[in-house]
Amino acid sequence: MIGGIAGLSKNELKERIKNDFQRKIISLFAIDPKEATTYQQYLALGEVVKEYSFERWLKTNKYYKQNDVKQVYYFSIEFLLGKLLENNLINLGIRDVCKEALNELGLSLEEIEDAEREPGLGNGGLGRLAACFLDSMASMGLPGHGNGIRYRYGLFEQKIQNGYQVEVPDNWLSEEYVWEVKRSDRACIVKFGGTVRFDIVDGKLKAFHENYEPVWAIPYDIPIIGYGCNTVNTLRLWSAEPFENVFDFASFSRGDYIKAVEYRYMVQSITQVLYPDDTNEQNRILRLKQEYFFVSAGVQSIIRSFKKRGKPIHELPNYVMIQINDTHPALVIPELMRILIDEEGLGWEEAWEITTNTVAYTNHTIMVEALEKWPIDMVRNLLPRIYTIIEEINRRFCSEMLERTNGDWQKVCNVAIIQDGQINMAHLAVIGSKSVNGVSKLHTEILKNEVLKCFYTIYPEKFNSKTNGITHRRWLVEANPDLARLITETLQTDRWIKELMLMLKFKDFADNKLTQELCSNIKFNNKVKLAKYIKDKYNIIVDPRSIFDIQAKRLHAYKRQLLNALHILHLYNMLKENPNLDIYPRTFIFAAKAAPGYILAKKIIKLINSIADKVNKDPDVKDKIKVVFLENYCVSLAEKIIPAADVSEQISTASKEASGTGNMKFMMNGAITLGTLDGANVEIKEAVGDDNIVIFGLLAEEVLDYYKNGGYSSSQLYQKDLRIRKIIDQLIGNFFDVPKDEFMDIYHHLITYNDEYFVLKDFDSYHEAQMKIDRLYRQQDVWRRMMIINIGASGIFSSDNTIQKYADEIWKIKRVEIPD
Ligand code: B1N
Repeated sequence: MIGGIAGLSKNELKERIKNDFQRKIISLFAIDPKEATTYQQYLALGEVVKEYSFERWLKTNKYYKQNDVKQVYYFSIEFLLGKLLENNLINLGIRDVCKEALNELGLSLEEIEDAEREPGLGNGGLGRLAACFLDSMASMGLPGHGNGIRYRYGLFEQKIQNGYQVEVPDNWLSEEYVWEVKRSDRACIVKFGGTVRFDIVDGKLKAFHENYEPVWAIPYDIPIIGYGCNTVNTLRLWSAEPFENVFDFASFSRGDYIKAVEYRYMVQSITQVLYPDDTNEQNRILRLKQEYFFVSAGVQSIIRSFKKRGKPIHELPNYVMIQINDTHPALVIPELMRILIDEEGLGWEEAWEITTNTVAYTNHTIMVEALEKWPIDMVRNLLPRIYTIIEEINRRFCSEMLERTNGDWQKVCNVAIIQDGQINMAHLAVIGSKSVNGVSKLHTEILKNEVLKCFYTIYPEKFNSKTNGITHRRWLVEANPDLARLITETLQTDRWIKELMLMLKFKDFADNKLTQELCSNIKFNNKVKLAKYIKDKYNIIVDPRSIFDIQAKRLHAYKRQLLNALHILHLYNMLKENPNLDIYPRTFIFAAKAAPGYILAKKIIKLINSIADKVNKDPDVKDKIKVVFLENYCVSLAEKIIPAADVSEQISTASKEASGTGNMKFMMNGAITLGTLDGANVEIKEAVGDDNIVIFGLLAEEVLDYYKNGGYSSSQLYQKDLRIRKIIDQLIGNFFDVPKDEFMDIYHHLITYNDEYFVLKDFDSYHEAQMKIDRLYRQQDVWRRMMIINIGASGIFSSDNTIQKYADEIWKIKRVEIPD
């Protein structure tokens, strides 16, 4: 193994890197370093950098152990890390030397970094949030680790063919993954199926889980390297492997060869693929298996290492916190109960006390289709022991509530965990946690006053709000190095990279002409780079002097890419009527994956591409508007797109987007938000002031009121508003060169089913907002001022800030400094 790098001078380090890198190429591939492909260079450099982190990793773990440090475990079914080479070099503080070292070998670090393949182990905001949190915890010296699944296939790769989305499997493990370390010695056994038998042992009722199918959970650890400190935390991802000896052997000896093969197949399927649905529940048995699999393995490994400390088990909440990222890991609650009761021999009350002081729950959505509910039979068959525990939690809770409500069964049913033959996971999570938080102020209010209202009256003290955040180390220092350099030069310090609140000072330069000029140049250069990417990849020419208006996020009806698209169609209609219309040139850029089974979302992608076809080649448009759909939106693409944005489209139906985090990334890179008062947009508005954001549309309370009391008719709007009538007619007429009825689903969604997300209702106010953007952009001094204020104010949305609040208010953990 390569040794540590602590204490080396810059030159010594450079020589070390050159040496280690070349030796690594030889030891990995047995070739002359000069003959290595870029990808081989990447693999070698990755190995070297990973090994450089080992010294700190070991020290961190040792420190936590020796000092009995309380640690937090962030359980998430998704971690969307992005590429790690550049990130790790930056956080280790060796990127510049490394660049020089490679230069001296005649190589380009950027090209090598580019060769990395990103692991797509998440769908969108929820998974990326988990990754930002890991970066913040490590960089702040907080003892916090991740626990998740090592999917064999990540989120599909999106191709656009003839305007349609086509999904290609993401076989990201076809080449080995550099950043992980397999730890077979720390494997756990997870048990599925079988039966539960109760027996009296020593006068106590004891449960015995029998005839189950055992599955090996093998951990792969990824070091999470803190920036500017010695902390290296751990992201542990579990992979399912068949139990070779015992089970296979038993089946074979019974001569049941087919069953043995089926068993292997069943096991491997567990961690085979990430479900490609964002904010939508699939209710499939394999998903339930995934959830229990990583939860059970994670809790077992936590308890195992806690017991090594030799502390009494009831002390667990003083040393361990488990944060569950939405309800996907909510089985932590019954699983911890199971271990405490069945394996540690505790009584119910004692186990419950420990569990409810160890677990905390974050809710990420109020969309009904995302709220997890599992059929009783499915849980009972797959997880018989867990089911009996959930039943008992439910029984005790309901009888407590019955007393509290003086026998009001209706009220009790509303809050029960088991309802209508299903297990309500949000209810289980609230009842079994010490804290319940939403991810923005508005979202938390909606949880308290609408979705979880009954629970808020029962446990007001559990509820709290933690507005999401993003790591400015990836989304600014790494994605937009020129802007980061400008901030450092302007503030005359780079301390803002560790103390993000210093970024707020950048706002003071809003009226400084030089800062304005430099900022605007950086933006322009970023736009030139993106324009080149678009030209190279799609052979579309876009003008970097036009306004880059970007909507990049998952495709979902509530996010309203459709509103944006229909509005572009309207602009096109205006230009056709009056080709001399004075609109400032605009490039509309979209990037979005749709869940493979989400028909409406896929039609919207086709519509955007059909509009692009029309608009981009019509001479009447005179290049005043251009439309581009960038395929395969992922972390790496986001890092290219976001620094080049002038306008950030955050236009969800108010009340629907729990927080959003893209909104923060765009703002941090100097884009002006065009948005509704939804999720964290509300707080962005507070942070930048009314003049530095463009807001439109219905308010959350108005939307909720329409849902409750009715009063909206989209077909009336269609009748009354000629602009709307024209675009809708174009959808279903023969305006587009597409198969007949191609966009009928969109028509039905908007008109027949009364426009669930108020696209047409908000159309007029969106148009006004777009015209306001047009006016503001023409006043370059005003626009530049807005940019600087947005960049400076984005400091409060650093995930360091968010994590500090989780640490102080929920986890009660402190920063520790790992000594050299
Ligand atoms: O979580 C993000 C928020 O910023 C977004 O507003 C929110 O939509 C997103 C089931 C989800 N909520 N729920 C999910 C993802 C995958 C899945 O299978 C639900 N994602 C969000 C971070 O707080």
